[in-house]
Amino acid sequence: MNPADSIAAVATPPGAGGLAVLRLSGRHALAIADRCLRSAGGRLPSSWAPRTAVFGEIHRDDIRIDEAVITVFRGPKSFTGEDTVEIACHGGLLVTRRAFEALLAAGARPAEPGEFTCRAFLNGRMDLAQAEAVADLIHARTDRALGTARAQLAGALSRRIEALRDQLMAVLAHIEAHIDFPDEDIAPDTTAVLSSKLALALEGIEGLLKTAREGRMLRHGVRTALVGRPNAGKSSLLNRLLGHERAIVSPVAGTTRDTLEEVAQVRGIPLVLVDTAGLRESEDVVEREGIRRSRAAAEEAELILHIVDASVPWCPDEEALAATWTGKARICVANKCDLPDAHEVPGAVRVSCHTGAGMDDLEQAIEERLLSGGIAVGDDGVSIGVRHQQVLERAREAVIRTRSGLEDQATLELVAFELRVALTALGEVVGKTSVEDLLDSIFSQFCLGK
Ligand SMILES: Nc1nc2c(ncn2[C@@H]2O[C@H](COP(=O)(O)OP(=O)(O)OP(=O)(O)O)[C@@H](O)[C@H]2O)c(=O)[nH]1
Ligand SMILES: [Mg+2]
Repeated sequence: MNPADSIAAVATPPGAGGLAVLRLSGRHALAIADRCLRSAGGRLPSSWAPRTAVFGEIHRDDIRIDEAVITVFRGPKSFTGEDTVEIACHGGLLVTRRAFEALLAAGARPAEPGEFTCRAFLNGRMDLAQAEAVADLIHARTDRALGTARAQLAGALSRRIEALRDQLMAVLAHIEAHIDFPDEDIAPDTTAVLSSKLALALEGIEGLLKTAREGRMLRHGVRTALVGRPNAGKSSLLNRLLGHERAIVSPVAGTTRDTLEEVAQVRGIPLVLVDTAGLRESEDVVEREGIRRSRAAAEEAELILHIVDASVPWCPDEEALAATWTGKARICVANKCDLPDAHEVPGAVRVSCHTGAGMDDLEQAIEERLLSGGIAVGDDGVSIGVRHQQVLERAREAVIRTRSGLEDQATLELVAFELRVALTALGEVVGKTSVEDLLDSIFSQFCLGK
């Protein structure tokens, strides 16, 4: 990623649509734009007022490719912080490609995935946590996920990290002062004050770490296997949770053979639902393979919905099934409670996939099980991602070592060293310490044109 290059990309997804948006950014963006864009009146982009939409055209060698609405942003007042041009043309596959080629012919190079956001970060338009939130926002599948992404983009996580850094920095300053004047020992009451400051910071870090579980669920979804005996209503439940008839439902036991995956929203949590073949002894080779896959799906799942047909007598096999997944989050669902001979199933949530009865209770049970004990997003909407979790764990350990070093009267150099480790780790969340190596791994997960 050479920051001296000017980069271009089609920022909208490929395919036919009403509009496509192309983006051009870099030191020479305006010179490049002058070679392939002009207003309807023939004026060149470098002479246009910034942040004003201009009707004009894209051309290559004076041959018009398409008409377009074009906006020029002059750095640093742009998304990337550099001179940027946004071109909205017709959304055809070929016309977009020709327009993109015109930008390249005029001197731009194709952007790498995430490169626009990377430049926004490098140019100080946003910190690293905010840049990552751009990707979260784009990939959010539920309103809850969108909410945390928006909070993070607005700087909620960054503010918490900055506050923690300030707290630790104040302690470090104090300790360093004593290192500079070694004749004075740290007074015992000062040690107590510093130690309680460290304890406070530790609480803050742990508060953030508690949101990691929800952060992971919101970003990656929760793999949820629908398992049970044939005909229990697994496919019916999948359809209910999705809100449309995705899987085949029939009175024939053994309808579902292959596993089937769909994403559903439950209380704002994306569930990756896996419908499976009913579990029973079978001589049929295809069904047996289906059953093998069901078991594998249950193994991989984080949450198991064990569906029981409440209208048929309780079968000892169900006990055996339930016992298989004791180590996992599991919810027993007693289905077909609309039928007159439906019996009670101890510990199960009663539902009817036919009438929709009990679905609220089931959603509630799922939410409670997943968020176990109401560990929810922070008040400010923050829920951290996996990378944040890793560096924050490092920070936590270093603060713990700092604290015990201070209390055990270890040499102050050592205490200061540990504190610096913690500060560096915190800095990594927002990208304030050596980050070059982090960049590639973060921005390569972006899509083109972002
Ligand atoms: N009365 C009643 N019938 C239901 C309910 N849910 C499902 N059924 C019926 O039960 C039968 C089996 O439903 P499926 O959803 O195909 O069951 P399954 O567990 O996916 O079955 P397999 O794929 O064969 O393992 C169908 O005839 C459904 O219409 C319910 O809540 N009430
Ligand atoms: Mg089925």
